[in-house]
Amino acid sequence: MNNADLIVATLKAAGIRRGFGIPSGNVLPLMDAMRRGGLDFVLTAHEGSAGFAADVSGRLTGAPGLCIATLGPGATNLATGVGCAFLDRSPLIALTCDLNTDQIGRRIQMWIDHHALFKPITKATLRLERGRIGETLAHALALALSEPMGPVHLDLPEDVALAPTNEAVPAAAPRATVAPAPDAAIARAGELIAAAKRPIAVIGSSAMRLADPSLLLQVIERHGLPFATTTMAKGLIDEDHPLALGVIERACRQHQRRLLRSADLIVGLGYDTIEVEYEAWIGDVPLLQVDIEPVDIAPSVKLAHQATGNLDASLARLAALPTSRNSWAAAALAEHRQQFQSMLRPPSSSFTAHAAIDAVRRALPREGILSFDVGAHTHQIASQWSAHAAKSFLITNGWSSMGFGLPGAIAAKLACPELPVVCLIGDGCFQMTCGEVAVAKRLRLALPIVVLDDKWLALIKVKQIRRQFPLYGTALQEEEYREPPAHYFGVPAVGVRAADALEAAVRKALAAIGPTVIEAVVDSEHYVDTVYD
Ligand SMILES: Cc1ncc(C[n+]2csc(CCOP(=O)(O)OP(=O)(O)O)c2C)c(N)n1
Ligand SMILES: [Mg+2]
Repeated sequence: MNNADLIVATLKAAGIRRGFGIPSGNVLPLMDAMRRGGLDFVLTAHEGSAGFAADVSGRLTGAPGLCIATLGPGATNLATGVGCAFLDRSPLIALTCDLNTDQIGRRIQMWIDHHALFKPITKATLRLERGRIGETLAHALALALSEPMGPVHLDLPEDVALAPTNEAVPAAAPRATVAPAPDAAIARAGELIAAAKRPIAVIGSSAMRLADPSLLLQVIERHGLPFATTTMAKGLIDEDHPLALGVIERACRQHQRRLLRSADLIVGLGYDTIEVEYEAWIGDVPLLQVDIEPVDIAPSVKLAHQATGNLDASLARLAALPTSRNSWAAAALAEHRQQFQSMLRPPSSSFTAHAAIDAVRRALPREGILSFDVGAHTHQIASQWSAHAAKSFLITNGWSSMGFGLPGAIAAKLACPELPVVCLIGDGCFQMTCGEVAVAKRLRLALPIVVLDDKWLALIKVKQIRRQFPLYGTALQEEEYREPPAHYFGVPAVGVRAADALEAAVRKALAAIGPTVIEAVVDSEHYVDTVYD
């Protein structure tokens, strides 16, 4: 056995089933160990995508995601995906394969200092050394899985990968635990909730990593708390729930802000300000924060109290408190929801982005997974989509990088082959990652890839309009489209220009062998009103 075999055996023992990446000569010893050891190597079109795919694997499987790259440009490409796992807090192992140990630090083709590169975007960046492989890996895995979860980078020189070893596969190292919040802090939180007449809970992305997400529903129902969510936390409680208010700080945010600011207490449940800072929307409503870390707020925010500690433990105790009552009326909440949903869909005779998003929602079964991307469409989807299950609504919002949607969908379909998965992305994001359609094809994944083709980097166009800059450098395509090509890289492509046709195309693609690109040519003019209201 060599060290590469030991690494593969250790990663497998940690529950990792595959690694995403692009090889070079330096990676071959590790890749061959993966082949022999039964840890799948998934070749992506870009290392950034490998990082995003590994991030999503980490979110969905409970084991860290794995991504692999060569030195220098491989590492810098990978960094975009690794940063995603850092700010979105997903457990991930990023492996870079390096020169031989005696060459490291010299002026040699492709070499840069990987530890300096990964330091600001990982929880740790470590060297894999002979005789210390097991302990380093055990530490890296435990660190990636300790709260707040995140990426750990490992650098593997080629001679170390090939060197024989008699180290054993290490036992899993204990994860650092987050201590429970003090009883007095929970008791005070309970008093504030009980005293409030118009409390609103806002669920955030730390709650995505609850061991028992059903605790959220228990707290909400115990105390009759109307709840909103951040973008990433959508679906942790079924949004059909009568207390659901929808997402905050996305399309038609002013409507949500009006309600939030009419509250007399905001209860942040696992609210991580990495998605959106409190001061953006909270006004002067007092804040009760229940999270794993102390809150990060501007001086303007009125912090009433915070209970910091293990989130499962805090929620379990809040759910066990006596029931509290408040003055919200179900009918008023229902009316607010209905108004929100209608404002998001301004009437139009053309095929709008909002109509396209609704068509995809109709075609995807309730339990299905949506992976989408970063742009004006993100805002519209986040507000408009109804999510019904945890881990069914995949997006980056902490890192907010274009290019997440397609590799995220591929990783989701690999992790959950039994569930329908749809990828829904902007044309700019598609242009950034379209090589990954070939990956989905190679893997024979039934994956509709719906491109909201509005010919613009619409989010930036809207910002130009709002800030009175002339439109410049944000058009993706000036010319009228003809029919789309028959295929991209062998993946069938269809063009749709109406909602019914889109719905039918998505249904057909969900039942296909392999991916389908569905180019939905949409009118996104309404973003000027809905996305930045
Ligand atoms: C890597 C990266 N580069 C740039 C941006 C800034 N940015 C955010 S959205 C966007 C436009 C996305 O265009 P498209 O995919 O067509 O979506 P649309 O806004 O049209 O819905 C840009 C350039 C970003 N978030 N990430
Ligand atoms: Mg666009």
